[in-house]
Amino acid sequence: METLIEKVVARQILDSRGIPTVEVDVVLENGKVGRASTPSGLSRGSHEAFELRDNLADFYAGRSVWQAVNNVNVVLAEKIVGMNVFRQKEIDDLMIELDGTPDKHRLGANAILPVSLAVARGAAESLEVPLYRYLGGIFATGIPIPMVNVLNGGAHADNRLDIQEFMLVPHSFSSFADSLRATCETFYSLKRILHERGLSTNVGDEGGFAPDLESHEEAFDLLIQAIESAGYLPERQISLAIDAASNEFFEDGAYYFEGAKRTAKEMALMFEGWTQKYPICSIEDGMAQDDWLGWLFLNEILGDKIMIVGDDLFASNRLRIEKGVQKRAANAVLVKPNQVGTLTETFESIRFSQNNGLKIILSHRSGETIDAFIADLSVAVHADYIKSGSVSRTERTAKYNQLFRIESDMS
Ligand code: 2PG
Ligand code: MG
Repeated sequence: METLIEKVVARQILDSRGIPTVEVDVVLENGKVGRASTPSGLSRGSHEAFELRDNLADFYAGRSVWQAVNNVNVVLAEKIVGMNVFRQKEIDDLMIELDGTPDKHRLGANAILPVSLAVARGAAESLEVPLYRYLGGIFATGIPIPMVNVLNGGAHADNRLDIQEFMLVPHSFSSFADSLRATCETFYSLKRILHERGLSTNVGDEGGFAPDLESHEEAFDLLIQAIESAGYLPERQISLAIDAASNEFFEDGAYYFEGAKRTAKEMALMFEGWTQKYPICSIEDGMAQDDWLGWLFLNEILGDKIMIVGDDLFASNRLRIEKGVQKRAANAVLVKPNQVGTLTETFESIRFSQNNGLKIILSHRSGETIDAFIADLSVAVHADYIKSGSVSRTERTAKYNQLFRIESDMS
């Protein structure tokens, strides 16, 4: 099977926060085009692949990505044009080699990733099969359960909530469409309840509401109320999940949470208390990215009951996941392709995690585009869950909408 790449063209576009990012078109000899773009995180861990920004103070507040665009159009295009689009691993390996640094510092992961994804999409286009089929083959038949972020805090909102994300997890429905319907109805009730209480219904970066609440427990209470008033059963039908993104409030070995300085153990016991009071099925980044002892303790007390999810801890990096398995730090991995920089490495991290019994959550970033690649990828790799923000804002619903399409394509 051979279809040659004729052109690779990158350009600067805007993400959902109005920040520049890179979009790439991979044009094939048969006229088909694969297009992909890079998302961008705000609560970023330091183990992620490097995001190259121009740092020119007078342009886009230093955030333009013209250098990354240029790296695609000049450095990468020169080598990739003429290659066979079906040789994904060869192309990814070549880009890794051309970059030559462990974290893609020279060319930028934001240059390499959209090429990698656009190559895969081009290949699928060329075969005229859906992307999830191309990536996952005939046994890609399940849709992951969505984890829908309906209340935003932390770095994603302008309120006092230290926890970054409060998610609804509709785990008991027989189809993706039904899961999302229940989530949307709960989202509408939540809006009504917030409004009735005189709280803001403006949304944060990921489309969830961002009210200024007194405490985190108030957030859980609101969610339970919203689930019930939408006619669903908390725990039986819809559970809760959080992303603490605790790097954001970790400093000099301590967690500064709800106005108090706390140890890892105190944090873990607080989480345990919450899980006894509320139907919480998953805690992401409950500990900071290098607080291995904190992770071990948390996983020890809660790991057999709920998901303990590593995001900044693992940065989707296979070596970090390997260390996490050895240290028994977590039982689930949040996978974000741009944390590692190529599709091949993303697959390797997922495969390794699955072989070691870790659950997989495919994830968006807080700065997104309408590219729904992760939706197809989540089906292809049999991910357990997908996290793509709220059921509002088109860059978030783009992923859920793609899953609606995939589900109807399968039936
Ligand atoms: C996270 C992500 C996505 P960001 O922490 O899981 O929700 O946020 O992209 O800002 O790192
Ligand atoms: Mg996270």
